[in-house]
Amino acid sequence: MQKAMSILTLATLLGLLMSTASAGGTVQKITLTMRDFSYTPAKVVLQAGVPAEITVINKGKVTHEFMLHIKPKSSGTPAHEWAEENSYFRGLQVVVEGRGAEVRRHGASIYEINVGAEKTAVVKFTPAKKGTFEFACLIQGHYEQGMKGTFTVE
Ligand SMILES: [Cu+2]
Repeated sequence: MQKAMSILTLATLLGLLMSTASAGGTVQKITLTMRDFSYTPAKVVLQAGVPAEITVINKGKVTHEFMLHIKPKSSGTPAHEWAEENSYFRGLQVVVEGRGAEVRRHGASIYEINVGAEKTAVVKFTPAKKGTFEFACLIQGHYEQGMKGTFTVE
């Protein structure tokens, strides 16, 4: 009886695996480490149309933001409102998981993910727009100290 059960379980698992594979399967998984005051890596490249999962780990001593927006034209710190309005996440379905992650929304769209010290957030979305964008922490003083990176979608 127990053997029959385990074979059944195995068959179910195989079926699940196969259905995942046939649905396109791949997920682009990236780990982004935050420190006071940097992101590692500072360059992220993703493929458009393929689901992405970015694990954002804050190894710093203070809370940091993960904002993703079009590349600012000037080198100064972008205004928070500007980054919100020009968020890459606008109109995209974004799911954020993880304790210690606080999310801010514009209507239905997430535009800001706050990750507490020593916390982790998992950000799931499927990149649509191609081009070069910027991820950044816009908490006062952080961007100026280098808390930004390049986000490219091909
Ligand atoms: Cu920061």
